[in-house]
Amino acid sequence: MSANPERPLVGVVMGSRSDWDTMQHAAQKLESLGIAHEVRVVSAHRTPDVLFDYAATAQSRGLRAIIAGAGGAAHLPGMLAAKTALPVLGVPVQSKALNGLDSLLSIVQMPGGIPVATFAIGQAGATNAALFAAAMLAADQSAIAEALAAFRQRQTDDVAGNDDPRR
Ligand code: RP5
Repeated sequence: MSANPERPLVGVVMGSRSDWDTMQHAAQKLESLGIAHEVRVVSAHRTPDVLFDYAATAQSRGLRAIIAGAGGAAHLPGMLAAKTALPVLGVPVQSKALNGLDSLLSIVQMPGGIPVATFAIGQAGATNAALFAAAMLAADQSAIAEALAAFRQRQTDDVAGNDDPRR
């Protein structure tokens, strides 16, 4: 999926198809901001060679950031970060056994030297990872800066226009 399939700027990857329920919120947000992106299932433990190849070629293919979601022993974002100099934005998927606390700790507790920007567990994290990627791209892409500013203004207006919770 891509707003501009010719040259994706952001890669949205996840460890399993089962992560799509969460990660679709990152893709939808990128789409709504007009940010060209691609979506792939890349498993750190089931398809490690695909993971290495994806990370090794991401920058030369024109990607500017990778949003990576995984659950449980969630080593996908950290392994991607180990193989690319691109910013990696990690989204902890809410696991069944431990409600995503395992995913969060796996992603956030990177040893010093290989950073992964880590977001909230679940949908909020996926949405915010996309908004964060947009904020990074906005520095040199005026259309994205305008789309991001417009989204934030709509959000502000929505709250201001509905400030009585009884209505
Ligand atoms: C992780 O294991 C995936 O990111 C997913 O969140 C979790 C469970 O995967 P499935 O068993 O549903 O494929 O690798």
